[in-house]
Parts: sequence; structure tokens; C-alpha cells
Amino acid sequence: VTIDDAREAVRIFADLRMRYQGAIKEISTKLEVLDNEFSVKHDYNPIHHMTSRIKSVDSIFEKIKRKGWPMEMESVYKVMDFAGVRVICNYLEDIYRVEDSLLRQDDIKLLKRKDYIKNPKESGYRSLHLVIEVPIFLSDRTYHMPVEIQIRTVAMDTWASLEHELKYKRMEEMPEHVAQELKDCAKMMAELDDTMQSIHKML
Ligand code: 0O2
Repeated sequence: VTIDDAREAVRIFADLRMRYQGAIKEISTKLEVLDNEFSVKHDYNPIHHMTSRIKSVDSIFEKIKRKGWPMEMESVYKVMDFAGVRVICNYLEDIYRVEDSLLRQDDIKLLKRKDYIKNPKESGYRSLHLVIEVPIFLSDRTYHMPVEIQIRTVAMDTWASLEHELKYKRMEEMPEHVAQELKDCAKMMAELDDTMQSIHKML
């Protein structure tokens, strides 16, 4: 690798990061506006809090390797969760309320949807995953950037954060009985979400 190649690679990644940061800002603002509107209209906030991240260069290449894609620039553009926004909602129904309100917007295009709440993953993981495309307007052109949005309740988030620490990024296999315990915990969290939703409705 020559110094010029290295400089060019850094420039490309800086440009990509800038565009994905712009996309995260657009989505975060849209979600904040929706949350504020809901608060004014219904005196209640569907969104508990939000976080966002840009995938690290190492994680991007790890993903390309895991997917078995060729190690080339085209593969980097195929990574749909380069930019990620996590929306933590108070109640189960808020998840679909937030989804509907966001997808109604004219400039948002849905590219992929995975409902791991209706169909939890083998691990017990639950969340609604959307990959949407949002325009960002730069000085000389418009880019349509993909952003992965994970929408989940506080209970789903608690489980996913702890389980992620314990297992997800590890190379070793989780012992079967521990995996089962974690699955049981995920089930308890799902029951908790149902109960909290009912209590919220009652009041
Ligand atoms: P990080 O650090 O959260 O970014 P796809 O591209 O959709 O075909 P992918 O990306 O494997 O394939 O999609 P998937 O499985 O739908 O979603 C991946 C992301 O969901 C992960 O991101 C996690 O954030 C989360 N996730 C999925 N399964 C689990 C699980 O069993 N436990 C936990 N805790 N989180 C999970 P990353 O990129 O792996 O990591």
C-alpha cells in the first residue's frame, strides 16, 4: 500500500462517515419531532430515549468477512448498518406507532424490515429492525443513505445489552444451559412488556 493509497482510503472513509452522520441527524430529528408532537397531543412520550452509532472500520470489515463478500469497496457500500439508530420505547405498542409515523413520511423509503418481536431470534432476541433510506442534501448533490433503525422496549433493550456483553461478540460457543437461561429471561421480559402494556391501557 502506498502512502497515496492510504490517504485515498482515509479520505473515502471520512466522506462516508460524514454522509452517514448526516443521515443519523436527519432520522434523529424526525423521531424527536414525532415524540414532541405526541407529547403535546397526548401528554405522553412514546420514546424513552435514543442512541446512535457509526460502525467502526474494523466492525465493517468483520461483517464483510462474516458475510463472505469480496474484500473490496463495493462490499463496504453493501453494509446496511453502517449508520444505526436505536429507539427505546416505553411500551410495546409505541414501537409500531413510531414505525408507522416514520414510514408515512414522503422522503423515507423502507428497504428492509425484520420483526424479531413477532418472530424472536433463536437466542431470544426481540426488536423491530428497519433499514430505511433517507436523503441528505449536500452542497452539490443529494445522497440517499441507508440507516438501520432498531426499535425496542426498555425491557428488550435491557436483555439485549446484557446478552450482548455475555455472548454476542464472543467467539466461543455459549454452553447450552446458559443459552436456555437467557432464552427464559427473554421470555420473562416479553411477559413483562405485555403486563406493562395492559397496565398502561387500564390507566
Ligand atoms: P452492533 O454492535 O449492535 O452493531 P443482515 O445484514 O440483516 O442480513 P445482520 O446484520 O446479521 O444481517 O442482521 P440482524 O441479525 O438482523 O441484526 C444484527 C444486529 O441486531 C446486531 O448488530 C445486534 O445489534 C442485533 N442483534 C441481532 N441478534 C442479536 C442477539 O441475539 N443478541 C443481541 N444482543 N443482539 C442481537 P451487530 O452488527 O452484530 O452489532
